Amino acid sequence: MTAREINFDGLVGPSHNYAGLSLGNLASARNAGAISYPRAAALQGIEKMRSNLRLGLPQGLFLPQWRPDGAWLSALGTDVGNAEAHIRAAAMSASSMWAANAATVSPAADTADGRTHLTVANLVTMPHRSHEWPQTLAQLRLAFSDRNAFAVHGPVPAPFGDEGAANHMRLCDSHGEAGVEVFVYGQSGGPFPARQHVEASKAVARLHRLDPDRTLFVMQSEEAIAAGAFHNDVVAVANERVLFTHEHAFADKERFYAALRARLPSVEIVEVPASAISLSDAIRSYIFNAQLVTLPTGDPSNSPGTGMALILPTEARDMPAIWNWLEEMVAGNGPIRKLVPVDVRQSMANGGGPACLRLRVVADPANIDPRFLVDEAKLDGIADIVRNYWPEAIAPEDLADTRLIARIEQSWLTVVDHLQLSGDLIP
Ligand code: SUG
Repeated sequence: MTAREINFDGLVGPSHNYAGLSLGNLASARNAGAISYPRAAALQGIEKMRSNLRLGLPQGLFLPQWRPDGAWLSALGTDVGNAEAHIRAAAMSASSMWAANAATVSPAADTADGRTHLTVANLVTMPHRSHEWPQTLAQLRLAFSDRNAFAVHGPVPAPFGDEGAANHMRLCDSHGEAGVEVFVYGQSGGPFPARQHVEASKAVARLHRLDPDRTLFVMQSEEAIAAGAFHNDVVAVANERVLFTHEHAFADKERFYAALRARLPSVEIVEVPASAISLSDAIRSYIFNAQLVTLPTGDPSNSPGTGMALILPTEARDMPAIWNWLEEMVAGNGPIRKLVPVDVRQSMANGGGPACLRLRVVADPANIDPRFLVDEAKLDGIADIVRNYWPEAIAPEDLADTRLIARIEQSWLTVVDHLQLSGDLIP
């Protein structure tokens, strides 16, 4: 069995819009009411996937969700025509594009039964995300249906908020080996909600049958949440033995680092001091919401020992002080050797960077339903559908327009049919 890390990106859905729905997510608030460009947004995401394929990385895909979510509206006693504007916007949200919030994943090497465990995130804190999990779960159950290799769990019950892999890091010597799983939670009290509850993290760790001695529960600093780090992956990212983090990401970093070093002596902590990059610049540039990936040594364009690459939003490149710091870092002797900027501006304007857009699964690709894996040819076909069907632009007042809604539904049906998933996913 050859376990590899596969990034599953959420394809940006045809209803992508800026409704300012996420309190504590500064970009979402800043862009509330702006005109969105769903077609451009989806094409940007597809280009990011292509860029990762060209680095020699395997790539997976999750489909957008059926919108408007009529089942959710009906449970609320309304429908898209009659709902109040904020409820309609919540029912139309394309927020499932941020696949880092789809689930928490524990690879087979960490679990007692030797299967890869996935728990769908309940996302209960934000109304527009609280109704994502049933359709996400349906896709997880299809993609990871091989019961010898995977265990897929339903959501942790409310009121314990769970936002999935965005608050989970795994450190290990190599992806296929046993690792230390780190669950980062928040505590309410500041101006913004803490979206990951410690009881949810503990439940996921138990469900995944992790070794308690190799599982850490670490509190996010209140300062980070107040500065706009509504998920830990806005201020820290880990890959194999490397933790790339802002100095102020955690409430008690010394204790966390010591616990990590005791369990994984090879760990390398690349900490960015606030004197070099302030929390607020880190959040504005999203340098930590990067995909930190190990470049495959077998790839001809990556010479052996090339190390790791950081796939960052172009916003980071556009802030000279940040980019200079990063360039100095990669020129040094550290583990991160390459910077790959990607343009995901449409997603960024809602607070979703390159890392938010993907869910990492360490598994043997042969055990995964191939309909959820992509290569460039498959992406070409999806991009054609996006160009032909996805709405070009959506203004907030358009969300009630029946022609727009019909178009969104047609876009979804077409792509789901193209990927031969209509028999399984049509509600
Ligand atoms: O949950 N934005 C998302 C962004 C999620 C980013 N994911 C990670 N950090 N992993 C959120 O806040 C904005 C939607 C709107 O305002 O229309 C939104 O849901």
